[in-house]
Amino acid sequence: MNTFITDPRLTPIKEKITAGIRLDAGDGIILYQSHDIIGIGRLADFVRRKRHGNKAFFIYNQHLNYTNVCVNHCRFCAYSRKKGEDGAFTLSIDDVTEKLMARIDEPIREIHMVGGINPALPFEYYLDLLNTIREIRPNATIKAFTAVEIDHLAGISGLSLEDAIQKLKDTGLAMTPGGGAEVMSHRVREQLFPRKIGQERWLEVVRKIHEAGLTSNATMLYGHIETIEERVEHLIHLRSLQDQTGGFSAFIPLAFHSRNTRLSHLPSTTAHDDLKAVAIARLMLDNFDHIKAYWVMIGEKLAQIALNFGADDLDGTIIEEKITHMAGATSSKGLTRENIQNMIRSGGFDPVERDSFYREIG
Ligand code: V47
Ligand code: SF4
Repeated sequence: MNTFITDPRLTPIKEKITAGIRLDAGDGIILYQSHDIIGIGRLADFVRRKRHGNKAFFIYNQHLNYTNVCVNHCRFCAYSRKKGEDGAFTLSIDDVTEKLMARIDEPIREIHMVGGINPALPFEYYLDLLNTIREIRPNATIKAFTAVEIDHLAGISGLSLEDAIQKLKDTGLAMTPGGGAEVMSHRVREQLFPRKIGQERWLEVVRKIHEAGLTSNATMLYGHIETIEERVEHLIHLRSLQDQTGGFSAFIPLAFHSRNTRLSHLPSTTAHDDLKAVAIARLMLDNFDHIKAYWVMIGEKLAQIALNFGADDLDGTIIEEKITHMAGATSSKGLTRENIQNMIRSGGFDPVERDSFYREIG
């Protein structure tokens, strides 16, 4: 491996990677402490190319946010509203139909749907959402409800967690998005999201999702008050669960955006933070196939560069992203297939359109 390492602390890590030896927490901390961004990038690129060669994946998808009413009041969230507050919304089934029909002529493969924890909505509402999407978009995969929502849905369904997941699966749910664990640290949870389910429950719910035969993604919200050690611990929790279930598909680092939140005094993440988040995930998560550079959060230009730092996936066309844009994201709200293909090609990679399970689209 030709790595151009300038930080000597990375040399033993390079040796482990070349020998296929798993990195430990200490290695993760050194990687985060190091400023040798090119060296870290070369290591991550080596691992990325072993798995995916020159391919870079994307999907034609649509985001749907069904409600922003939420009782959890996470301090980092600009998206949620209290019931009745200005800007609060909940989509009716007719609204959802309208949003899907507005793009019915596009070859959408995946509907990505997340929302707040809104106690006014009964379990049947969620089943109606799934049924409606399935009727209008029979060929799209429904990737919906983070483990936080699944926990809530089980609570209101009157069913056990296992039976609630099975019911959602029978109604069309095929996959769950990665959010909700944020950073697995009791300290950070206490300060930023004390009302949201904790890490033990998040891991338990995800385990049940995987045991039901559904795949899920995992995310990490970084760039707020978390420490390097807490980031590394988060990755190791995910890696351990993946060793046991094999149910995770992709990992997506989520760069914190502070505008309109109660943490608006915090600065944005830097290019180094964002590239390291991708590269270190690739190096630590040796049992995850896919690392996404989420262009919504880090911008289209840095997402393109992230393909050289361990990322193999740019997510997708998206259209109408709300959660990050309400917190000040300056990226586009959506991209065309041509935009994404061009980003990939002009970076020297081969664009591969995929479905939710990374099957290549002819
Ligand atoms: O868990 C909330 C994050 C997540 C902010 O699986 C914020 O493909 C940045 O799950 N700044 C939900 N992030 C989104 C999610 C997701 C997103 C993209 C792809 C996938 C996938 C899943 O959004 C939450 C939280 O970590 N979030 N507020 C903010 N101000
Ligand atoms: Fe609610 Fe999710 Fe926002 Fe937290 S991040 S307040 S759970 S919508």
